[in-house]
Amino acid sequence: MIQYLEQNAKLVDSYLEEKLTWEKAPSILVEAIKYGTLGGGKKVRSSLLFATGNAFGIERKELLPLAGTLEMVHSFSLIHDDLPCMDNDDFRRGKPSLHKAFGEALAVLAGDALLVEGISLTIRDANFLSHFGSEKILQSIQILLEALGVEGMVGGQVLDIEGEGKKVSQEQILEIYRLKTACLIRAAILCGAILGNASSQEQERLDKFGWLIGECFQLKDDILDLTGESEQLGKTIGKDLLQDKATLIKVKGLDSAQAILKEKFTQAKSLLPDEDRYQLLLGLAKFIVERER
Ligand code: GRG
Repeated sequence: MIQYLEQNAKLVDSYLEEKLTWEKAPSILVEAIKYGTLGGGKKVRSSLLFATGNAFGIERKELLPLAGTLEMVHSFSLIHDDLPCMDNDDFRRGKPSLHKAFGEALAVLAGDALLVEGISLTIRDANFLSHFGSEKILQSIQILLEALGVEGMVGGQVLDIEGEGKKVSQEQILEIYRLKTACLIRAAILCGAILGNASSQEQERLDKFGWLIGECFQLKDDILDLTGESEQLGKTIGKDLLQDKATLIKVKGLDSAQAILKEKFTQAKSLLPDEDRYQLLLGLAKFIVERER
């Protein structure tokens, strides 16, 4: 699975390398955008899109515009998340965070640019539009925008910040996980199913699977913040405790958090029929819960 992720990283990075060029943009802005997007990152979201597409016979290269969009908006969220007014993190992907390397103003602006240009990457691509049809692309973009909006990532980030230092319930924490993290992961999977012409029953199954795997992703992220190696993760660890973040570990303890992760993964696996075409997607889900980085 590591090999699959690495192949995807190469594919998406070289696609983006070519697309992240503008004739009239200030060169420092383009430099910052590339710094925050290329060369680093596991490419989990684009890989989930590819693996779901693969289950319905779509090749990776056919999905590159949407894969690029996913990685651009995800990179945006990381750049803004690292800002001093948010999670205040000096390291990301094994190097200084964007605001440390380029300053806060450029970090805000490179993030803004990645959101706008990220979405426009897919909708400006005439081949992509004609290949999949505007109806399916519009539906996919709507799902993506919902994932990023006030009832998605932005709302989740607000709850995450508000939850610091407060007494929160398990359900409140799972809601934060769903909004700030799972909605984008679910969107990547659901878009793959929509573009692949999945039946409504298959879409429903993959939708539920996406939410659960998204929750697993954040839960594992929180576990790694306590048990992981900073060098392997490429970021500072132990910050959740320091900032008194609302995590399941804080409320339930490490052992229970690990048990909940296992339970959610089992639940997710049971949603997918035991068919060869789902093996890549299952492999990625397994990577998500077992990863050390
Ligand atoms: C993007 C619309 C929009 C708003 C931004 C700052 C913010 C609002 C949201 C923060 C969301 C956030 C950073 C959630 C954490 C998700 C998470 C665990 C990210 C780490 O993802 P990985 O491990 O990162 O896939 P790599 O570096 O591998 O790409």
